[in-house]
Amino acid sequence: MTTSHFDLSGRTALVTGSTRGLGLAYAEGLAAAGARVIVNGTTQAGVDAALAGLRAAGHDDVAGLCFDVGDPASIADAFARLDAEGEAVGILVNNAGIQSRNPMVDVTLADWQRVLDVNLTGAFLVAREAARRMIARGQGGKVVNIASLTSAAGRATVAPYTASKGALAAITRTMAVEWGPHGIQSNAIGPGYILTEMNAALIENKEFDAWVRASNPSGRWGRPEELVGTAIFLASPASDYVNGQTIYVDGGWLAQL
Ligand code: GCO
Repeated sequence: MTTSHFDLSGRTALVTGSTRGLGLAYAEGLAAAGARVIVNGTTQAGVDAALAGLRAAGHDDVAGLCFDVGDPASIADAFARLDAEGEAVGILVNNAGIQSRNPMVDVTLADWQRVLDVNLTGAFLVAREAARRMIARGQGGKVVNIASLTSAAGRATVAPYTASKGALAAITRTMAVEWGPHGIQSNAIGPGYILTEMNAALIENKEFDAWVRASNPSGRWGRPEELVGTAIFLASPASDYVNGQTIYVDGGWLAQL
């Protein structure tokens, strides 16, 4: 195998929720691998700041698309804009996600729905729009869904998130089955505990931090850039016969009893 298997030149990647955190790391990694990258966030200011950072890092083939994956009308409008601009998304990274922590007995219906709307329904709707166009173009494509350790294991206080991520790993398999015949591979990444803004409250919590370090075979939190290689792999020809999988990038956590 040569590095050309991982070359994304000539492909356009849309990364949802990519103005910061893991999404921005994926955007930068895919750009470094040669892709044209479309950055997404819910505010134009956030998108512009991410684009400025990417350009400053030497990535010129980048564009921004402001929309809210939690709002179906906003998704429809975004794809209409992509169509009008002749953008052909061949790689979709469904990364946008939110968290809400509460014991399950205290979870409100509104919290539950908000998390599922963004993390699951949003991922479905964006993938549906992207896949319809990939199928019509007949040139295959790649869908990379960002799942979680909670796709495979339970943790107290994150029931809505767990429901969304378990279902996201499940529909990754459905995507693989339905879209595989069209040359589209759909896979997921299950990040372990990573040093991101979403986890700030956990990182700052001494007890939680100690638990992460003690219970992970790697003895530490992961860094956003440690997810990037797997994202490039799943977006590239190197993974053309990998379909429907969730690859956990967790320092070995799930391997341990
Ligand atoms: C939590 C975190 C999760 C994890 C991640 C693990 O409260 O458990 O916020 O989101 O960081 O998803 O895979």
